[in-house]
Formats: sequence, structure tokens, C-alpha cells
Amino acid sequence: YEEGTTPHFENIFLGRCFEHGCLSCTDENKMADCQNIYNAFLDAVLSAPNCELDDNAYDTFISMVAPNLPEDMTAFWSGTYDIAHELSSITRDFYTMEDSFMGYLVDGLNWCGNADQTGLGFLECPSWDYDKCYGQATSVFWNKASATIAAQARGEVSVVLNGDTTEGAFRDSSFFARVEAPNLDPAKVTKANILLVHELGSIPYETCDEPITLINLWSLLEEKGIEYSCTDNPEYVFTLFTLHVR
Ligand code: NAD
Ligand code: CXR
Repeated sequence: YEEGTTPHFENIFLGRCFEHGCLSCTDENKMADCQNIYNAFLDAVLSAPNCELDDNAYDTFISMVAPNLPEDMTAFWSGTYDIAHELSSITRDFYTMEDSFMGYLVDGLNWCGNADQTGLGFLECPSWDYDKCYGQATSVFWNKASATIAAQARGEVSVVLNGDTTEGAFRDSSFFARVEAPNLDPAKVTKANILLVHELGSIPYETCDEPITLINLWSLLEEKGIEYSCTDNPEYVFTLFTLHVR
């Protein structure tokens, strides 16, 4: 078991909803109906006992908040949470899941239903180990949210990957490898620009010139007929790192 639902979950969810304020801030600025959106989310969490949520449990909720990001503006990340979000806020070149209304509402929160499915479980939540708890509330959500954001991407996409981790930049078990990359639609996505990030002074695990797990991503993209580029620490990533050092 893991820690329980984040304290004040409903207030945080509603507060984020009112703050973000519109169903998709890149579309027309329509005030979101936050209480209905929250109710749809809670219905999904309580739709079945813990670990037994159906893959489609959040469909109604997701249909209310699904992103439709501008062409060339969708970004994915794996093993690079901090740098990917710093880049998205600084460069404005792309949006991540967590910049979208759908991801913003619950990013960084934990949640699950209580034992009798009457409300959220604040004492403990089941672990997200797929073998122990397949239909776990957060896993089911992030799987569907990842498939949804990948399927809407069009034009060029950005992918911020970690070139230093010994698990590899394209780790098989990651959401990016399992769900997002396979759900890119070749009819809509023309190119994937891979930004391979390395900490300053680190010993890289793999690079664009000496790829290890990246080869698997490239093969997948080739099979789909999606072009790609790969850049180790692009100039603007490097600039961001030097800002951190100061
Ligand atoms: P990653 O390994 O860096 O992990 C991403 C995040 O997922 C981590 O913050 C971790 O806390 C959380 N996580 C890992 N396993 C989980 C599980 N079974 N259930 C719930 N949360 C879990 O990178 P990744 O796996 O490739 O995922 C990143 C990509 O997938 C992004 O492109 C993003 O669009 C999407 N995603 C985001 C989140 C999030 O918490 N914001 C979670 C899952 C997936
Ligand atoms: O510290 P984070 O995970 O970023 O955790 C984000 C949130 C936490 O608040 C926690 O409540 O996600 C929840 N969480 C789990 N429920 C969980 N279950 C198993 C976080 N990690 C969990 N694990 C395992 O622990 C995952 O396999 C993961 C590791 C912690 O990951 P990370 O430090 O990124 O690999």
C-alpha cells in the first residue's frame, strides 16, 4: 500500500479547475463547469472497487476535458519531469500533458476510492504495480490520458527524454513507450523531434550518436512512417541548465 488520497483533493481539483477556467485554454475561453467535471471524475474513481477499474472508467470525464492542442505544440516527456516543464513554460514552444486542462487538474495528486466505494480513500491507496493492482485509479487515469493526448497530436511533436538514466531514454515500461508513442497517429503526426537531455558534467548513458534504447523508438517511428530528429542538449536546454547553476 501507498499513501492515501492527497488531503483536500476535491478542493485542490476544484481550485485548479476554476483557476485554469476554461475547457481548453487554447480553444475559445469557455468557463468550465467545475462541479460537473469533478462529479464525472469521482464517478470514475468509484465506478468499481480499487484495482478493478475498467480501462474506460474515465471516458466521460475525459470527454469533458480532452485537449485539442495547436499543430506542432504537443510534447511528451519521460524521466524528465522537471526540465520538460521548465522548457514548456519558458520556451512556449510546446505544451505537455500537465499544461493541458486534463493533466493540470490532477498532476502530482494521488487518489483512490475507499473500501465501500462511498468516497475517496484518505488512509491508503493500493500500489500501482500492475501485477498487484491492474485497475488502480491513478494508473487507469494516466494510461487513458496518455493515449488521449497522443492521439490528438498533429504536425511535429517534441519528446524530451533522459539521456543519462541507466534505465534508458526509451524505457519499455514507461507511459511514453507503452502508451504515447504507439498512439501517435501517422496520418496527423509528421515528425518527432527528440530532445535528449543530459545533466551538465554527467556521464551520458546514451546519445543521439551512440543510441541504446533510442533505437527502439526510432524503429517504431520508422514503422509508422513518422520522420524524426534527435538532438543532444539543444542550445536552449543548455541555457536553462546554466541558469540553474547560478
Ligand atoms: P516517467 O517514468 O518519468 O514517469 C512519469 C510520472 O508518472 C512520474 O511522475 C510518476 O510519478 C508517475 N507514474 C509512474 N507510474 C505510474 C503509475 N503506474 N500510475 C500513476 N502514476 C505513475 O515517464 P513516463 O512513464 O514516460 O510518463 C510520462 C509521459 O506520460 C508524459 O509524456 C505524460 O504525458 C504522461 N504521464 C504523465 C503523468 C503525470 O503524473 N503527470 C503520469 C503518467 C503519464
Ligand atoms: O515521488 P513520485 O514517484 O514522483 O510520486 C508521485 C506520486 C506520489 O505522491 C505517490 O502518491 O505518485 C504516487 N506514487 C505511487 N502511488 C506509487 N506506487 C508505486 C508514486 N510512486 C509509486 N510507486 C513506485 O515508486 C513507482 O514504480 C515509481 C516509484 C516512485 O517513483 P517517483 O519517485 O517518480 O517508480
